[in-house]
Amino acid sequence: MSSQIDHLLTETRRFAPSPEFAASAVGTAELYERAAADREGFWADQARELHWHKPFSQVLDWSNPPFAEWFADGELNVAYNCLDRHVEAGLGDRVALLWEGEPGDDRAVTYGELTDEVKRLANVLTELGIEQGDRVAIYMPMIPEAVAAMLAVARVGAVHSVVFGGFSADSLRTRIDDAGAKLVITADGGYRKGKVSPLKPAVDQALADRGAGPQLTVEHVIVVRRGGNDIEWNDERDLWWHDVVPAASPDHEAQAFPAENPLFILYTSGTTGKPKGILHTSGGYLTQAAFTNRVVHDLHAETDVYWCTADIGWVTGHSYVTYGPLANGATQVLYEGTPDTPHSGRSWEIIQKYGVTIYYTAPTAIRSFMKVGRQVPAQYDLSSIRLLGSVGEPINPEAWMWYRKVIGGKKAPIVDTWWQTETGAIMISALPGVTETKPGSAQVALPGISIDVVDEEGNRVGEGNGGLLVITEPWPSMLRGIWGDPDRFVETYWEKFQKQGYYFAGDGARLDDDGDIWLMGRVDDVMNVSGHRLSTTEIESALVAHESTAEAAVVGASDETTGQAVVAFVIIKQSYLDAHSPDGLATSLRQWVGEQIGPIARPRDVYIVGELPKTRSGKIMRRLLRDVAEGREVGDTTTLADTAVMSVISAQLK
Ligand code: 6R9
Repeated sequence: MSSQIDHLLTETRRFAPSPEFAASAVGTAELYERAAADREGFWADQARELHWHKPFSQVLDWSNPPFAEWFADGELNVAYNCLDRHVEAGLGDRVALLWEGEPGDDRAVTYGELTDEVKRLANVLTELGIEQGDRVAIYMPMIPEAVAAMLAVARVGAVHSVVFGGFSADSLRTRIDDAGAKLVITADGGYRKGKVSPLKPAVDQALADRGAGPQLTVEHVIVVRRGGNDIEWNDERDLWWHDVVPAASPDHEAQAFPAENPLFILYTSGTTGKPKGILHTSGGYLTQAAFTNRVVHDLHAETDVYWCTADIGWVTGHSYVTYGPLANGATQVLYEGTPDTPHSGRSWEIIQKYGVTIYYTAPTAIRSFMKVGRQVPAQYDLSSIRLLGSVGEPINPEAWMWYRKVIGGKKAPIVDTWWQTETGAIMISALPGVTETKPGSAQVALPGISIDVVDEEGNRVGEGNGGLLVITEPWPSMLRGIWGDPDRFVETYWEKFQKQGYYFAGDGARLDDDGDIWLMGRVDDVMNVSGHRLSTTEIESALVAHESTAEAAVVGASDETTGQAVVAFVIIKQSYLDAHSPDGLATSLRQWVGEQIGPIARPRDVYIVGELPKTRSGKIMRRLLRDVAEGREVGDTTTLADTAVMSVISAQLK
């Protein structure tokens, strides 16, 4: 481990919050003290910010690890917490969703209106026989009805499984079957990249194409009209939202469910094999989603206009579009489309139009904005922004600096938030009114969260060293299991550090001399070149720091002499492509990495490509690039946002 190069850790730039920001910040230094003195008491306080139909008396039950129970004898209704309680507090006219369609149509939905819609839909669900514990698949575009659907399912104590609208019929079928969903809620289609992308046809196919597969569990399909595209109709099974929802009664009293009642299943992709259905429950999940949304995003619900760009098909969309902000009574932007449609300034246009104050997005988006250039955001008024967030991947220091200068006007603090589908909510992040931020480091565990970096044996590596990221104490929004597969849950996350009882996150990390955490990418992304451990993140950051580079992905490809060799795939900014030869660029980049990090990190090959393979949530699928780098046939590409990209890359390298 000691041979790992610590290029990133030489970062010396620091940004303290302004006194004005610190003075009114939601998250304060006392939170750390309070949590350190009494962790469970601290979480109990956070949980009491919610409305409990029946208060809990017990906080954590960890008598059967790794199966935790939080607030187990308490009862609540998740949808009541996100809706009715705000209306009852007189906030029915506050806007919950500032919805913007991709073509430019828009709609503001108040808490009163959203509550009404959810109550009606809850009545429809009950009429269709959906009961506590039943599973409902949601396959929808980013429209207000998608948020309403999640909340209505939660309201009746059922379990939703949101499947990203860009996934294929095949992926949808596997997820519907694994969860045994009784109902699907979908739309005819939604707008994506300037045209209607059909959804209902994929549902039809997923339900029809049974083959020798499991028996069909789905009884009904509710369809929102959005795309206006032609679809087929099954009279026995299909119902139009606009026929059934407005006709249903607007009266619906939210029932209380136990804190550990399952709330949702969300499938994670990435590695090979069957997707894992990550299971989350109600009380602990909502507690941590709401708390972190307040303190990390510094949410002042009365005045802020918040925008998290994640799709609801991703965990970030669950915790920081639907549950966190609505539990907090926030006003938020919900955007249907992609950030480059119909033009590359779309995101900035939306920020200007609604006066967005808090903006939370992914490094991949930031790097693609950088690729287009700062002259695009410069055409818009972004002065309303007072806080920026990042999630999904390590953010390279250069991208961080660009984000701060060009989008944040050199004043908005940036929170780099580390967490996972499995953790349910943010675990590592600066508190924007307290922490002095460092470009590229996610920094510190949140109050009430216990994180460490350990070696293969589970020993703390200490400051200045690298190892594996672990979570050493249970936390409220932790996954409660993998749907239908308790053994896999134990094996995947708990077996490696069974002796210590640590949760193994699968990420490599380093602690710098200040004790700040630097995420180094998934452990399977760590390369071993001539016995030196190198992280993909580090080399990618060096490449992105070169003026010609917009994006980079690095993989370790097997090599006869060095064991593994560094292979880089790089997207070059247009202006450089026009002025330089690809060979010349590749040579300069190889040299550059050698100078920045050291000769050992110099890529064996630098391939200049037009695109990189990414999942829908913006993570680079290095596994596929490794296939190309090692001359193998490219593996399973079904979870890619753009399934054609691998054939393009392979063709470019021939
Ligand atoms: C929320 C989300 C989880 C994996 C995680 C890690 C990477 C997420 C990060 C980050 C560095 C950050 N990751 N946030 N790496 N810095 N701020 O992304 O969930 O889709 O389950 O992915 O994403 O590798 O293990 P999910």
